[in-house]
Amino acid sequence: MSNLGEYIEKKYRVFFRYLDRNHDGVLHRSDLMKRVDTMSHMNVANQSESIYTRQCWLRWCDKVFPPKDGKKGVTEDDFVEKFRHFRSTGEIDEVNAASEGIYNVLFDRLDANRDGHLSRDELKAFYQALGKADDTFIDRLFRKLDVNHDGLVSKSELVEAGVAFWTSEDVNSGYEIMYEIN
Ligand SMILES: [Ca+2]
Ligand SMILES: [Ca+2]
Repeated sequence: MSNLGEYIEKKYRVFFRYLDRNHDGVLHRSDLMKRVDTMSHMNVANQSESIYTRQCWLRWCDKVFPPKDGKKGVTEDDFVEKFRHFRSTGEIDEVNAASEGIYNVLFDRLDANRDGHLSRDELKAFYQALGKADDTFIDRLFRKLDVNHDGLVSKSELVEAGVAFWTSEDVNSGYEIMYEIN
């Protein structure tokens, strides 16, 4: 218990609920694969971008939702327990590196016009696809991500926010907003 701060645990739970779109409290690898398939076709110019996107996601999924979990699936408590385990074994570094890889490639998939920045509309399109697109939420999230207030989200702003979501123990960080979409 001691190696998982309350705030980090809260964020893991927030993220689990974000993934659990049908709210049945259980996630299966197949649920994740549906998302991976969607993401790996979003705004790709060619097959190699699609394959690369998929690889980035699979690196994380293979650690957190390995095929051996099979039909049983993963509950919210199991999910938290996995991260507790990763932190106790040091595997958390590998998991966090995989997360960072995902945010890098996520940025590329969201940057529909490929200008190297995310506009509010590009961000909104992503959350719209997840069923959450109310303007108040998008405005709050965009303000959080746009650290230098230039009206755009850069790759480093997105990646740093994503990394902070998984690693920051600062209870005032506010990064849980990224997945509070239910
Ligand atoms: Ca853009
Ligand atoms: Ca910015």
